[in-house]
Amino acid sequence: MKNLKKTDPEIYNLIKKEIRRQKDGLVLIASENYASQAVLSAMATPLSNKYSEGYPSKRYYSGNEFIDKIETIAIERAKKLFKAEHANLQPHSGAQANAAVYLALVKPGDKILGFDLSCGGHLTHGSKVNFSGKLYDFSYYGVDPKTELIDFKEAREAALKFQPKLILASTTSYSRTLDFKKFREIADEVKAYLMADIAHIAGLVVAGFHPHPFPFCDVVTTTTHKTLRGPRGGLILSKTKDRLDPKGKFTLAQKIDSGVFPGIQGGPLEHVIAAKAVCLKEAMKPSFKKYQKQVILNAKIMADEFLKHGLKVISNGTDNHLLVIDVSPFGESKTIQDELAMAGLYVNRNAIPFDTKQPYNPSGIRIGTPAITTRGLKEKEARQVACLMAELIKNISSRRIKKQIKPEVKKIVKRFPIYEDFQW
Ligand code: DSN
Repeated sequence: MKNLKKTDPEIYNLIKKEIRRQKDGLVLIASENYASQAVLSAMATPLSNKYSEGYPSKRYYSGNEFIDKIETIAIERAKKLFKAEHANLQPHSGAQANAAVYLALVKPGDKILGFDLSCGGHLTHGSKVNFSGKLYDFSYYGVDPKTELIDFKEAREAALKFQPKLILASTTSYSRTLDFKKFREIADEVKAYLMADIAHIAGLVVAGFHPHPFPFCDVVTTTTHKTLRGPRGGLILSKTKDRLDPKGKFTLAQKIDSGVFPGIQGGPLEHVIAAKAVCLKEAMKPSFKKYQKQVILNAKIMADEFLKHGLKVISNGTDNHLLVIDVSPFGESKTIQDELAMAGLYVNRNAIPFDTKQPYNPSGIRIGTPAITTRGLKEKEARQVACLMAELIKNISSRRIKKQIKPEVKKIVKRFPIYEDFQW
């Protein structure tokens, strides 16, 4: 750090400011968290220098004896934690993980059935502006307009009509439990692969607070930095055998591995893989289970408080770490997001089911509790935070209210510090 301060003060000072911003605000972005110092330490190492194209003991470069050991430990930990037959730790991100799976299982132009983006699907689940929507023929299922829960009748009918090769049981802003068994029944009916992108709920799944995608799914992708609280990155878990091609030349595990490398990536980020190994070990501890339980409790309390304030919470609540609110009666979601940020409350704007507004300025905001729970906030404080947010949202033009909220946020941040011993 001292060295960076001297050699590049411009970047050093900006990093310092960003660390300060993270410490001084309440991060309520559902996909963000505070990785441990152990995770951060593993990333900031000369492992970043190494080329390791290939897989443990099958590399294209020399000098990988220690890297092999690290990646093998990461693979074994992922398999154990996720009860998976096969794990690939190399995807640089969740988007890369999804791209690798598509490359492994389907061909350009093939049919994939995904979850409607406005209902909570992700960009890589078939958005027209994303590679997924451009390369593959996507169709979608959505939510019931009344309950705002996944409409399995619609999903089944869509699958029977569309005959996809791959079905995604995958979400990015859906606050309810996913029924992987029901998805599997549909996939079986149309002889499709079933993939779950559990980027958001991975921590909940391994802690036992969300039904497990295995044995129902063929492949599972996730990021490692959301509820899992690790470094920014992705990973893929799968079965070994290919259910739809049992006598094929390659197993499902081999297809996935070659989908990642050489399919879509070159050299893996071994410093990040080391940090993934560290986070997977952390996720095996009883304290991680306790943490995930609190994440959900905090989200439920926040949903309850928003409802008490008369705000519309999509699907009327949450089962997981996030909730989506319709803020359209009070103003533009972009303005609301920015005003909340000025008060030190970070959220992201989000589409709501059947949204009629444009993705850049949709009708909702998404709120998540992983990061505030890492700071140590419990039900009482989560309720207080939701109350402050609701007051601000409902009075978005009131200078008086804005003035009142900011010092309250500061008090909470001070009571629940983060990265206190972080040397920067
Ligand atoms: N952008 C992430 C999220 O916020 O959910 C998903 O990739």
